[in-house]
Amino acid sequence: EFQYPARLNCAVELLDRNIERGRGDHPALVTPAETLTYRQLAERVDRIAHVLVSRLGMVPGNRVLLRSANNAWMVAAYFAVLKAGGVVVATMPLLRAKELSQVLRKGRITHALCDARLVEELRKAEGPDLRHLVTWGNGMLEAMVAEAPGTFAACDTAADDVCLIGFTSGSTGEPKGTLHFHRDMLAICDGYALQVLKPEPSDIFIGSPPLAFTFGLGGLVLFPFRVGATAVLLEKAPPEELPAAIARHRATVCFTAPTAYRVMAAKAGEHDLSSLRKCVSAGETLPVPILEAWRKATGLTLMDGIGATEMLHIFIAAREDQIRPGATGIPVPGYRARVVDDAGQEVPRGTPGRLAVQGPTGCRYLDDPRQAQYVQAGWNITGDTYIQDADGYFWYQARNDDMIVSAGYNIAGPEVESALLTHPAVKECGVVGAPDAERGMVVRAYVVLKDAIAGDAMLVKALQDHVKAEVAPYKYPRSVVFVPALPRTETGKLQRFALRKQAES
Ligand code: 3SK
Repeated sequence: EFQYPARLNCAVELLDRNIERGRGDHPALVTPAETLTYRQLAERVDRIAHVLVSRLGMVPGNRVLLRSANNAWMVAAYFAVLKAGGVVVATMPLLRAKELSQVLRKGRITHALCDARLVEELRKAEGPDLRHLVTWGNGMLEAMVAEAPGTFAACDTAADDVCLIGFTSGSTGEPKGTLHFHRDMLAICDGYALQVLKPEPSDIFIGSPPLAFTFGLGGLVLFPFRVGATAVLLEKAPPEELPAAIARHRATVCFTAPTAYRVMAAKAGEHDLSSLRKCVSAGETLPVPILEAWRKATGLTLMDGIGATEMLHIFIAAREDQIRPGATGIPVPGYRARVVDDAGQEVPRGTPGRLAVQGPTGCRYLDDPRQAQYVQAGWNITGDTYIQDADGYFWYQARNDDMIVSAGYNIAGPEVESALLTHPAVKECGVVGAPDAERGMVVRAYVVLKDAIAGDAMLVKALQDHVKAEVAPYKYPRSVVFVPALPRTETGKLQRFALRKQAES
């Protein structure tokens, strides 16, 4: 579908080309701390690339962990690694030492660049291959950058050299690394962005997903950069505050999750959102009432989409002129999708089954035997149940694993269970999603306490705090129910479906 030269460095194509195209003095990034033109950003990128290579001994193929909220240093570090031929491993700012250790170990991370405000957990993490940890925001990287030359010759990478490992939390809580090539970074721009979203160089992008989530990377950096547009990056973008930021920056394109649009719709009357022209909703399924509320509040139709870290970005989407409320949409140009049974055979239209997808980007797991399970005959088998209708539109039905999608976060129930089980009062527990009007789902823990311990509000709080300290705080159980026993099979396996049913009632 998309033809790229055999040798290609995506940092050059996505950033430096803007200067050649005369966009050098156009703002690339606007943050509360600074505004950088494409030229200024490219210079910072080149200086960091020099630091990585000349001071820190990074060689092509080394994996570099990045840890930061959405800001200009994060973007500059990202592009510096790519330009120097390294492999970016971006991590969510909320990850704790235990989760960071898994990434450091599995990703064989040799270098880490981190916002000084977030370094504490990273210092506590164990990385057997980690040789250098450099921070910014406390003058350390800044001092190195000040001494480095302002231009850097890009590493001559192949189009299918790995440039990014996106970690996804698997249903067991053991993260899977998904590998992406330099050409993939362009393919998501030339497919979804240019052919579905259709941005203009004058656009101003804004939104909330972290850059460590490839939804945010594409929507807030790669897509605007592909056309020389501007991205507004906010370190904290709670949905209550996003409308004011949209109005302040006169933003035109917004990327966020459906739950955020629900909150924003209620606030829309308080702010001037007339600058918006395109709003993308993804990360979880879009309920029709939110589509309608946003339309009523702004006159705009949300562009729904489903993506996956495995596929890098959105592969089924609703174009503005082909929206069917309730349907996710049709395959993005370059992708094919179908609904299959457990044997991988396509099922008749109207029949539920597993969603399978194929396209220019695809699922290649880092050193993971689950590859054979999730990629069959060239098709990526997703974890979602879908129906394809007679006209080819795809309709989401359910998630077919134990992941809980809460306010756009994917949370593995078993991981929360493991964290709870380390609390001295907990005998056993089962964690599932409970429907919630605001967050779509909330994490609910059914907890059996050790003998002679009584459950009360104080213990609920203690268990919640315990989970927050063990794993990323957004995974904590917002709902805790004390029960005398858990439903189990004869062989002792926890029956999560029975708990889910209980949570729904
Ligand atoms: O739908 C998602 O969850 C997703 C995941 C990765 C990249 C993009 C998207 C929309």
